[in-house]
Amino acid sequence: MKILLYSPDNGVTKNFMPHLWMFLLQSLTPAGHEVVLIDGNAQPMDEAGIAQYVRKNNIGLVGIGCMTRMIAKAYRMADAVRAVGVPVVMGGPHVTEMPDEALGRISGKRHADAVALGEADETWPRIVADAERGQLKETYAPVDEFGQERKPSLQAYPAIPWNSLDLEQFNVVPKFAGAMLKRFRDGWGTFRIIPVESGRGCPYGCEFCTVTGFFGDSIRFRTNKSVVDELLLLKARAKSESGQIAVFFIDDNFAINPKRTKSLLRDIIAANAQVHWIAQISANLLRDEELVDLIAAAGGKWIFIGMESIDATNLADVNKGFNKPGEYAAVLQRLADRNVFAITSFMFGMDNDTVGVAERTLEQIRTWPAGLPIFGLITPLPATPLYARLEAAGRLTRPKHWEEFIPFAMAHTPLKMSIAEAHAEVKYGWAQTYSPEAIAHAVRSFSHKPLAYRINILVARLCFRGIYFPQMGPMAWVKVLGENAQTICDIVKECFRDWLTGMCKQPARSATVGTSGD
Ligand code: B12
Ligand code: SF4
Repeated sequence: MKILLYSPDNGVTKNFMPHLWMFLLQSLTPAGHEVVLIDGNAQPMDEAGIAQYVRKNNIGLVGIGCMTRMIAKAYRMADAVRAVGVPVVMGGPHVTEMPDEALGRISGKRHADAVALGEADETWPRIVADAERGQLKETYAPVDEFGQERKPSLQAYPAIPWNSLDLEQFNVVPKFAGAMLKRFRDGWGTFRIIPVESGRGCPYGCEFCTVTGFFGDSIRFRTNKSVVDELLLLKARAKSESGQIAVFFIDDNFAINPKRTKSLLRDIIAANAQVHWIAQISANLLRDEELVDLIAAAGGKWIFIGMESIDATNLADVNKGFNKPGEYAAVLQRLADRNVFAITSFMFGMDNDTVGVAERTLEQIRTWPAGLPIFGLITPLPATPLYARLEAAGRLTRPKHWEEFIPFAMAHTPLKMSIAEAHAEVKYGWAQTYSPEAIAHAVRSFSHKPLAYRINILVARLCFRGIYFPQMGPMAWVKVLGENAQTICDIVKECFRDWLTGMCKQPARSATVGTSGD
């Protein structure tokens, strides 16, 4: 049977990173089937397009997975596939929380023949076998022989064949530039960000988060060896293509068990498996100096920190009181001292937020080492304690907000400001942080560091700007590059000077962000 795994586009950004579930299920598919992957962020497709693709390629089963924000598109695509007589199975966080919606049991249309609840590592082979026999069941749940929920162990994690997979759709270096860039420094012919998981689960139970409910508070890890082998494979592939690879450790909290994280990082270093990587770690766990030393030595470059708010009352309200705003500066400085920087994520519209929250947050951010601040709105995702609380209080203004996804729009009324005011705060945060002046300032703040760090922060800021300000087409990029022309010119001049110096003093080289293991 030929199986298509499809992930709908998020409508906001392009293919900066593929989704892990597709590669994982591909690797877990029993032998004898062919699995093709289409990521809508890399290969945009509409309803007619997917129907035509499925017919033309004789697809026998389509698997669709996505987050809540893409579910409306996912349902439309599923409807188009089912209309041509091909069964659809849906999985991922949204349909796990709302299976009856996908199966048309609440009201309205049925979108999926079957729904995979929760983690599908063990149910996927069964789904494929049932589909082949034309006997798909409506729901597949990860349960043991007694019907009790069973979270898959990650000890026997499948080897994803990163060395042989077709990853062209996820190469962010444009084809026309690739041939030339292959010869630049250690080779930049390709650049991909690859998702890797080392473990699952987070017990912290923040009120707005689906993770504790979905993956459970039982934390599971892969073996160090399996993670190290995967990194070595990715590193070898990048080298063979004269390209670069970076890894996003998608664990919800990469250092949730610091002892185990340290042991993994030590093994990465010992095996010389360092690639540049990003990971999500909560601020409280970054108090540990030894951990931060190891992060830097093992290739860690960017840490995503869910700071959410600088207001302790807000944090307590959402059960995230373990975040201590008073220590944010020290945590970020500890990272920056080792050349590790932070993506700091904030949510506005929280219950204790009042007008001016963005500027108050920015006042703090400006005193921290430059990084990548991002701003969103607190969103009641289905099946979260936050959703239940707001529903009970009658505060949901769009209880089924996912039926019409609107980026950066609230779905409930904040307590101390209006919805419009909350939207304005988010806009202010983005506009101030990603203005040409702010970008120039961030780049200048790295002037005591090698040039590569200035290039890194410039490119990262220009890309991150696109999360809020649409930057999808070439014209949008031309505009952004034009607005930041002065900073870009300064960097290009520096690159040229650096290159000339290098030519004169061969073989001296400066540190390069993007090459492995510096
Ligand atoms: C990596 C990640 C991202 C990446 C992007 C995704 C990518 N390219 O990988 C980044 C950092 C950009 C991101 C951003 C956001 N994310 Co995110 N992200 C994750 C994270 C940490 C890991 C995803 C992952 O790969 N998991 C590991 C795989 C193996 O698990 P999985 O995807 O769930 O797949 C398993 C099952 O669900 C199932 N399955 C999944 N799909 C399918 C399909 C079929 C057919 C079948 C059979 C089974 C199946 O099988 C898999 C194996 O068991 C998750 C949390 C988590 N731990 O999952 C949050 C998570 C998915 N993100 C979430 C959210 C809310 C967001 C944002 C909206 C946050 C924000 N406010 O901006 C943005 C939206 C970005 C966008 N524009 O789309 C929520 C989604 C909740 C929901 N109900 O939708 C999650 C669950 C975290 C949370 N806090 O609750 N995210
Ligand atoms: S620490 Fe992060 S992953 Fe864990 S429950 Fe809180 S928001 Fe979710």
